[in-house]
Amino acid sequence: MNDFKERIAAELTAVRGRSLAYTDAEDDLLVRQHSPLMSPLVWDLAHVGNYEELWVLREAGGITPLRPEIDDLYDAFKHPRKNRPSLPILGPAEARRYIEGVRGRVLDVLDRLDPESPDPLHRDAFVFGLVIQHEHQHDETMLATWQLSGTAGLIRDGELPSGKPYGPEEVFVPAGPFTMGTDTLPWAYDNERSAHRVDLPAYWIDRLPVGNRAYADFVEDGGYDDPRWWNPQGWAWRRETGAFAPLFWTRDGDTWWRTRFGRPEPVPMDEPVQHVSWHEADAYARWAGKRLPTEAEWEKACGWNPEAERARKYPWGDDDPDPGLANLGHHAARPAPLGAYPAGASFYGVEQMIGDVWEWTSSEFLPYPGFRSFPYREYSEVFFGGDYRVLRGGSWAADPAAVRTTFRNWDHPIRRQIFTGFRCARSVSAERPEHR
Ligand code: AVJ
Ligand code: FE
Repeated sequence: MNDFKERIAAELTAVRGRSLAYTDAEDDLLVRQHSPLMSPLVWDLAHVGNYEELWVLREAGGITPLRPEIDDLYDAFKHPRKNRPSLPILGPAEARRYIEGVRGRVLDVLDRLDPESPDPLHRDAFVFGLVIQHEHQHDETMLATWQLSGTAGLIRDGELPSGKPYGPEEVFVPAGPFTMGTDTLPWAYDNERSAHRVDLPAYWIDRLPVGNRAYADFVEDGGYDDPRWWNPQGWAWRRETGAFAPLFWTRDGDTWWRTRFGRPEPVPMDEPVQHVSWHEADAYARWAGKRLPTEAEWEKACGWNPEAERARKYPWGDDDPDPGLANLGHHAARPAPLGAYPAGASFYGVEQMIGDVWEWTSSEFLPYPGFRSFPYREYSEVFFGGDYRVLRGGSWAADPAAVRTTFRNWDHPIRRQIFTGFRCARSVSAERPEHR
């Protein structure tokens, strides 16, 4: 195999190592449903193998189905997450055997692959990018399941750079057009295409994500009891759920605590806030006299280089992420302190856009002009126009393979079990209230 294929084989091995690490547990933990929002971990495990079978073996490789009778069980559209535990899904040992059997044949398809083929699944090994990213996305979902289960085990204490939060609170982005989305990144999803010009008025955007200290100020200022800050659906959500702080926070006297992978610890006030819903982010922003950025504002601040008139793949340029630039890949099982990555700043000087926490934007999930579904409608298209808001940038739990300036994630505005935070933006004309 040549270098390109060797790299793909290494990525396949790496992502599988990750999935196996997250399912290296007693069977009971793997088959149980820890939250109606999540699948049993063993469902995710066999699902990534089934997806690999469908796309690499059958569609790209023309190989006869190995286990067509299980396709239905692992079709996310046939069975909502809350029903998955009652399905006759494969048990842990059988699931491991199944995905290993698929993987052996996947390497044969890779060996035979012609990355210059006109077939869009083959060209630039797109289908391998598809399954690698898909498995990493499910791995992040599995981490969220672990966190919800309260089970100790997946804490990793990799060292993170210390924070240097000093600097301007906001960064100014001048008016003007930029190029949003991509035509050139070979492994981009259909929803990131096509590249198109977007002309934005000038705006301010926070240099850093909103931190736990600032968020606790909002809570302690009575933010959760004041309907002025909440949109109507958000206020209804807040009343129905009794939410009083980010998910996993508790109060003991004057101290905020959180439980991280089963381990209680005082909330680290210098970290970006995580586990907040879109409604909480939206309410905080209003309290702060700001608003959430649109996804266009987020993407321009992240990737646009107005001097070169081109978009960067990452804020710092086109070089791959490394531990001095961004916190990705479950290195430490937490966001890095605010200001930890000055070298990862964007052209405009915005920091920590990639990694740490997914960032809510004000935008609904919609197609770009000229959108064409590829390779299947159920990845993006069926979600367009639904009750979703776009998230950008990736979290500490995201892998570099599934993160870039143009990458779009989405979820319901009430969701907060994923690793979500936010930063604020402000229109140039906006005035700030007294309490800020
Ligand atoms: C893009 C994260 C919303 O997990 O539902 C996984 C990704 N699509 N399998 C999800 C996905 C198919 C998707 N998100
Ligand atoms: Fe999936």
